[in-house]
Amino acid sequence: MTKPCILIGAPVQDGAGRLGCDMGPSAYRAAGLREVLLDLDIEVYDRGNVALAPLRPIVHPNAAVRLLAEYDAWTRVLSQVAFETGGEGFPIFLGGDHSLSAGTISGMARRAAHEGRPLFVLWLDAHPDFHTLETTTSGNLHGTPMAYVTGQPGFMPFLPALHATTEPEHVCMIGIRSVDPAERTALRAAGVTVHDMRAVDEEGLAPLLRAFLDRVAAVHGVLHVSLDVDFLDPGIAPGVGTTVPGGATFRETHLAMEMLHDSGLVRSLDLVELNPFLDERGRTALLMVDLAASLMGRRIFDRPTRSF
Ligand code: EXY
Ligand code: MN
Ligand code: MN
Ligand code: MN
Repeated sequence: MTKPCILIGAPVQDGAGRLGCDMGPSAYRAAGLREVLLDLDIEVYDRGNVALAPLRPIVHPNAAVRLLAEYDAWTRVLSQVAFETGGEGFPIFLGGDHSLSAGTISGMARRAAHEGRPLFVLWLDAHPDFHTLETTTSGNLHGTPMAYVTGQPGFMPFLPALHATTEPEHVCMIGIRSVDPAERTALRAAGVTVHDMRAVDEEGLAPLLRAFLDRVAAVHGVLHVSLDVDFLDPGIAPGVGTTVPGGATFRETHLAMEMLHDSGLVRSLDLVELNPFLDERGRTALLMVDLAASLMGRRIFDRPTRSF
């Protein structure tokens, strides 16, 4: 029996370089996320949108860093919401830019630790988002959440102290094809598993994902999935501000979702970086909803006929 799904709008856009991600939660609702889950006989509770916590004045010596006080405030509130809802059901966080994962993953790590189980993260993205506050040159903080949650240096005292760190060895990134030099160095040193698009092309997504799922299952871990729209090829998912050519196909991504469902290991999901202002008649929002349905158990055989 599937746990109830809890939809949480996270209208975060302070981490992105262009405006519009704050409309993401509305677009997922308009694209029928609740309804596709109900069709799967899943109980659904929509908690509405999370509001930003009060800002603390924070200044960082790296002058490039933008909107750090907002990042801190979103991280605090989303971490708490993730910890709480992770104990009640299956939270789906409707982004919002990827900086929101600093909150959702830190909260889910605390939830997993509370239950004495290790948290694993599957990061589906064109980018590793592994900058620290010192190494970012764009200053767009959606490029940093994975470094924060895995306890890379320099985030304290600027962001909330982590109740539980996500071990870098428990992170698997797939779809990567845009990495900055400082990120490359840090990823190697930390021991994160990175499967770039060449690995997907050459070896196929299924064996790469299966190997990771086997590792999670072997230690009775729980899995958080963070799906960035730019994981997908821009030809099928134009509604994102950071498109990178050569992304995952429709079937590769559905297959990943189907395998994740069948594994029974997934506990929570981020849908991030949708920018409805850049979308074409809602096609990216509809695709993301369709993918969420696959992750929650819709079989390809049962998929309704719909053109994108
Ligand atoms: N690495 C680049 C930067 O730090 O600005 C691009 C980051 C894009 C992040 C998108 C959300 O995945
Ligand atoms: Mn990202
Ligand atoms: Mn990305
Ligand atoms: Mn371990």
